[in-house]
Amino acid sequence: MEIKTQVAIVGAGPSGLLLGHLLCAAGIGCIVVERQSPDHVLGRIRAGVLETVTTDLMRELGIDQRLNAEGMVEGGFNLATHDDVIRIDIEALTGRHVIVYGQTEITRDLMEAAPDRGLAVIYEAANVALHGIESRHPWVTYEKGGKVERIDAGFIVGCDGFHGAARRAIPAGAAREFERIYPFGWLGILADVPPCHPELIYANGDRGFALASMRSPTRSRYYIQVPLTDTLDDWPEERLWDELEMRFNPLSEHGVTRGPALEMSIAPLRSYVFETMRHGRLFLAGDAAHIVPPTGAKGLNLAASDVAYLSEALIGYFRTGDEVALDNYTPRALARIWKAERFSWFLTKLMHRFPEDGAFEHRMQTAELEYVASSRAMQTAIAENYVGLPL
Ligand code: RFL
Ligand code: PHB
Repeated sequence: MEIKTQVAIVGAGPSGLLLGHLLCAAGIGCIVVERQSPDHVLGRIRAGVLETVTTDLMRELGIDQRLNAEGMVEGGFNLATHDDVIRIDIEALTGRHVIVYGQTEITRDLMEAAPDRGLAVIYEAANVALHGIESRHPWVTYEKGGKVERIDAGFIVGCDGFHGAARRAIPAGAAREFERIYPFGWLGILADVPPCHPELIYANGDRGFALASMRSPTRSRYYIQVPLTDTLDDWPEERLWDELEMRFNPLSEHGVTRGPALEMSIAPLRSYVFETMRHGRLFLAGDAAHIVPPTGAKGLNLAASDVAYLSEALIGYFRTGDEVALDNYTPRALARIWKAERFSWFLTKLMHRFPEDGAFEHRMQTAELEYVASSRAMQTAIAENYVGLPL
């Protein structure tokens, strides 16, 4: 079967679904193709902290009922050493806040709203391939039910994450890559137990980095820094809870409550930017074009700002035929991306133990954290990046 549409979107993660809904709401024809099943997509536990850029898009779409009811408004977060907590009062320092609401829930809300709003999402599409991206008539092929299907489109948007097919369709000579791989990963656990503290705590203790986060008043999310050689087999649940108690009992209001893991996973940490987000009739958005280490909670929020810029440019193009905003997409998006890359790198450097670091680097971290504790200017700089820089 051959299908025609204005925009073919590859990937039904948060970037692809947000973009699909925004285009659909503007009357632009689009189809999303996703490699995995809906359950698989919803099984990935990732982001938890949303900036206004993300919540505003959900509100603009009117897909915000559950976000408004269940999202937890956070007016501050904490940076800690092994025994000292520095509260960053983001509300007082910036007049803004962040919302704790899981990426899984955002994805579920967007997924469930799709049929009513006429957004077509094709799940379990195998071997998705992009063709003719340098021509005015690109197309996507995929396999489903033993048949090869084809979607002809005006544009293709790659929202297919870091390991997707879209970025690889751009010839090497047409782009530049920037990358930093960190020498550790984050081991995460999700459990239905009350959070140990009302606000997030990012801790740099003698045993390395740890983060106490949450999804709701009854669901906790914790992470610790682990060597890249560690696997889940090295971390039986009880060992992880012992470690978390050691780290957070001295720092938190309630202490750590243990409970059975709903999910445990290890994610490597990487900074990555692919410098061009457009090649011919192909655009990239979200993790397909850039990765940040999760320390600044920026990944999903950057995906949302890419989508805000790109949807505006595509909607403008389909209304007026003007390509200027499409040409400006790469520089406009990259300007915000690099600032988020800087903040995520800075906070990662400040809050983790790097195996190659010695006593000098450790003293530098301590001095920097003491400076943060004593300086309102420094706290303001951290707070304004954490709540998200303007679009
Ligand atoms: P996704 O979510 O990876 O979705 C891409 C989708 O594309 C599909 N796909 C394909 N489909 C068709 N054909 C192919 N060839 C395909 N290849 C892939 C995939 O199945 C998938 O459904 O990318 P997207 O939409 O750009 O969204 C980006 C975010 O997921 C990511 O930036 C965040 O999760 C990062 N992140 C955080 N971001 C925040 O803003 N705040 C946070 O608090 C935060 N915490 C985190 C995080 C990421 C983490 N991990 C695991 C990397 C915490 C962690 C631990
Ligand atoms: C999370 O709750 O998953 C989370 C929160 C803050 C981060 C990263 C992850 O910086």
